[in-house]
Amino acid sequence: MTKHKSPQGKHQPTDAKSQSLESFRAHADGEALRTNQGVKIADNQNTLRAGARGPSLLEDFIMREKITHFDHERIPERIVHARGSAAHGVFRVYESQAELTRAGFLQDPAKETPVYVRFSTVQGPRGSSDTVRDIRGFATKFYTDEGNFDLVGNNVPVFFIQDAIKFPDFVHAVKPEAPDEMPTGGTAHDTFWDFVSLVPESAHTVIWAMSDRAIPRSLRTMEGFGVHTFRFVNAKGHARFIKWHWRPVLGSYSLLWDEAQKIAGKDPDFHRRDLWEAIERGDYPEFELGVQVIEESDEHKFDFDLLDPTKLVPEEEVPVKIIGKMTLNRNPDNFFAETEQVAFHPGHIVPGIDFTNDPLLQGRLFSYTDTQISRLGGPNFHEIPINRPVCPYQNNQRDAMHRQTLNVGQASYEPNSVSGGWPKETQPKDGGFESYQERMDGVKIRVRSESFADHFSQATMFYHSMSEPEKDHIKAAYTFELGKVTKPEIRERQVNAILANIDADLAASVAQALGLPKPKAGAKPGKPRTASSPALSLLNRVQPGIKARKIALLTAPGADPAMLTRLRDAFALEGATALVIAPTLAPIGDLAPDATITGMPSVMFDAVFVPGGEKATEALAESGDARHFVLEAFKHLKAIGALDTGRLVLSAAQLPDHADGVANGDEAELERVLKEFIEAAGQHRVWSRVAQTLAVPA
Ligand code: HDE
Repeated sequence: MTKHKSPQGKHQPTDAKSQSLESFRAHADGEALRTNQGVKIADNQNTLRAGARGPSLLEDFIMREKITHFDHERIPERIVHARGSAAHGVFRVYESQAELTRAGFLQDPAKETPVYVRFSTVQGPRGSSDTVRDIRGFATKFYTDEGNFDLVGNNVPVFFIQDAIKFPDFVHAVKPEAPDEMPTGGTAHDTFWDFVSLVPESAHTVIWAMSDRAIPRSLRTMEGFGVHTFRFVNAKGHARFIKWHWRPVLGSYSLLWDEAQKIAGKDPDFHRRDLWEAIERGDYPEFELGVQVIEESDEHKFDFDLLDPTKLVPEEEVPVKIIGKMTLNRNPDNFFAETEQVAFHPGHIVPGIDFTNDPLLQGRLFSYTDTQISRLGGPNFHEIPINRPVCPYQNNQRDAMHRQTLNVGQASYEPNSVSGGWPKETQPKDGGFESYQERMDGVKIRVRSESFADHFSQATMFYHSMSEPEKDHIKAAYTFELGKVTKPEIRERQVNAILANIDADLAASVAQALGLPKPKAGAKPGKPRTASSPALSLLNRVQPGIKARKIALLTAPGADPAMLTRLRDAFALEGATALVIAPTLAPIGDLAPDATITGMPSVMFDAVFVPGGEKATEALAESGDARHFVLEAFKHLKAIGALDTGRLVLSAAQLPDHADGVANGDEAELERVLKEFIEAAGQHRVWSRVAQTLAVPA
C-alpha cells in the first residue's frame, strides 16, 4: 500500500485544501520499490529473458506493467490555454459584502478560503515559451464552504468574439496552421489576421493583444478580469451586475517586445520560474479582488451593451471597489496531478453569484464540462484531488470511468425511502442554490442584438488612453505581426477595414511601415463616451519602490566581495533580489556568482548595477559579452548604476556619459548613487530615454 507522510522541509500551510490533499500525497522516502499491486521488486534493471543473451519473455509482468503505464502517461493537452503555471493560496474578504452578495466566502474577514490559481498562455502547446505575445488566462478556483467557485478570467477585460458559436472558428484561426503546425505560440500568421480582419468585433481585443498587456513582465504583475458581466445576489434576492477584477499589489508591468523574444529563447520558463521562485523565497504574490457594481436599473445607461464581452466598463464611469486579497503561498506538490488536472469552469458558481445572458458566457457554460470529459477521461474528474470541493458533496450520481468513491447504501435515486430520503434538497433560505429569477420574454431567433453593433469605439478609447511609448509599441506590434502575414490582401484589409476605423494616425503609421498606401479617408473611427480611460495605461499602474525587482550585479574576479554583499543587502532591504553575474562561475573572494553573463543576460533583469574594482572592471570592459549586457539594458530602458571604475564598463559599451536613469559616482558617493538608482529602477523603465536608445544597436 502507498504510504502517505507529511512532506519534509516544505512550507505547509494548514488551509482546508492542503489538508484535503494530505491523504493523496505519496512520499517514497524509506519505502521499498513495488509494483502497482504491491509486490516488492528485486531487479529494476533487467527484463526477464530466456538466457542472458536470449529474447525477452512476455511473462515479465513487472516490465509490462511499468511500460504499459508509461505508454499512457500523457493526457490530451487543453485545446486552448495548454501551457500553464499554478499555485495554491488563500483569499480573504476585507469586510462583509453581505449587502451585495450572500456568497459565504465574501462575508467574514476572519475567514480564509483556499484557492488554486492557474495562469496560462492561450495559443501555444504545453511546451511553448512563456513570453510570447498572447492573452494570458487567469483562472482561480475558490474552495469555499458552499462548494467550488471558479473565476475563469483573462489578463485583458474583453474577448475577441461576441458569440460562443464563433469560438471554434476563432481558435482554428489563431492556433498553428493546419498544413505545417506553425507558428508555435504566436498570432503572427495568415489565418489569425485573415479571421480578425474579417471579423470587426475582434478589433478591441486585438488592440489589447498588440499592446504591452500581451507581454507581461511576470505572472505576479498581471491584472485579471472576469470579462463577462456577472451578477451578485444578496440574501434578500436583490441582484446587481458586476465585473470582476484582479489587481496585483506589486503593480502591473510589461516586457519590451525585443526582450520578450530574446527571453523566449534564453529561458522559455521565464514566467513559470519567476512565480515558483518567488513563492519558494516567501515573496508571496498578492492580488486584490475588485468589483464594478452596476444596479440593474442602470443596465441601459452605457453607450454599449453590458452583455457584450467585447466591451469593458470604463473605471472612470464605474469605479472598481476593492473587496479582498488573495495571497499565493504554496507551490504545487506535483505539476501533473494539480496544474495539468485542475478543471476550471465558469459554471462553477455558489449561491450569491449568478450569470447573465452574455452569449459568450452562455456557450462557455456548456464547453468546460464537455472538454474535461475527453481531457480527463470521463465525468468523474471532480474526484481528482485538486478538483474536489473541501465541503461534503453527496448526490445520486454513480459509476462511470475512473470512479473512486465507494458509495455506500442501497439508494442511488431520489425520492427514496430505503435510505431515509438522503441525500436531501436544501431550501434556498438554508443555502440551497437558486437561480436568479430573471424575467424572460423573447422570440426564439438566431440574431445578434443591434446593441452589439459598435465594434470600434472602445478600441479607439483604448488607443487614446495609452501613453506615447505604449502607442508606439502598439504600432510596432501590428507592423511586426502583419509583416509576417504572407498574403498582401490580408494586411491591406486589416489596415483599411479595421485600423482606419480605430485611429487615422495608427492606420497611417502601420500602412507606411508595411509599404502600403495611406488609408483612404472615409473611415469612421469610434466615438466612445469616455474618450480616454487613464486606468488602462500600464504607466499609470506602476507602484513605487523596487519590491520584487531583479537586479544584476555585473562584476568579475578582483571585485570587492564585501561591496557586493553590501549592495546585495541594500537591494534586499528594499525587497529586490540582486544576483551576482560574472564572466565565469569562479568565486570572487568568498562569494560564488549566481550565473554567468551569457547564461543570464540582462534581458532577464529589471536593472543592472556595475560595482567598481579595477581588475574586475577592466576585464568587463574588454569583454564583448559584458559590454553587450549593459548596452542591451540601456536599450531596454532599464535603470543602470555604476560605481567607481564600474563606469569604465559603460563607456567601453559607448553609452552616453549622461543619460536618464543612469546613476553613477565614486565609492564615497555610494548613498547618492544607490538612491538615484533605486528611484530610476522604481519606475520600471526609463521612458524618457527612448530617443537616446535609437542609435544603440540591438
Ligand atoms: Fe475558455 N476554454 N472558452 N475562455 N478558457 C478553456 O477549457 C471556451 C473564454 C479561459 O487554466 C477550455 O479546460 C469557449 C473567455 C481560461 O485550465 C475550453 C469560449 C475567457 C482557460 C474553453 C471560451 C476564457 C480556458 C480548454 C467561448 C476569459 C484555461 C480547456 C464561448 C473570460 C483554464 C479547458 C485553465 C480554457 C472553452 C472563451 C478563459 C475548451 C467555448 C471569454 C483562463 O473548455
